[in-house]
Amino acid sequence: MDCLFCKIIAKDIPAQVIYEDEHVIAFNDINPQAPLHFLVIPKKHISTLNDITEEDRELLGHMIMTAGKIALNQGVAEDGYRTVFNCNSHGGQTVYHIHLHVLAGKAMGWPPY
Ligand code: DGP
Repeated sequence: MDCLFCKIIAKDIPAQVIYEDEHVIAFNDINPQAPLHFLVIPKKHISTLNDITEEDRELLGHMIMTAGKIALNQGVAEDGYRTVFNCNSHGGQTVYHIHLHVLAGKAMGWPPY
């Protein structure tokens, strides 16, 4: 297992975990780009969004639902937040285990470059 996020799931590498269940785990980003910046990842190893299959449909929905529930619990839902999946090099992906970024606590810019 040579995946950083699989090691976080296995608790071999520490992280500030803010939510965990059977299918997903959420933890604060080590290099936050906003006052609140956490990642929601599946416990199943999937390298990129290009690798999801029909059997992952429910899992991806659960990741998004989880992001929204955490945002609500953290008190940022009303002001709003940004969610991002980066995919491969042009998307800016650096860790090859899919993760949903959730950024909040300030107004985000657009376009994102
Ligand atoms: P991306 O560039 O979309 O692949 O985002 C990867 C994110 O993962 C990036 O925002 C920084 C974060 N990250 C990288 N290594 C670690 C780590 O060891 N712990 C935590 N908590 N976050 C990490």
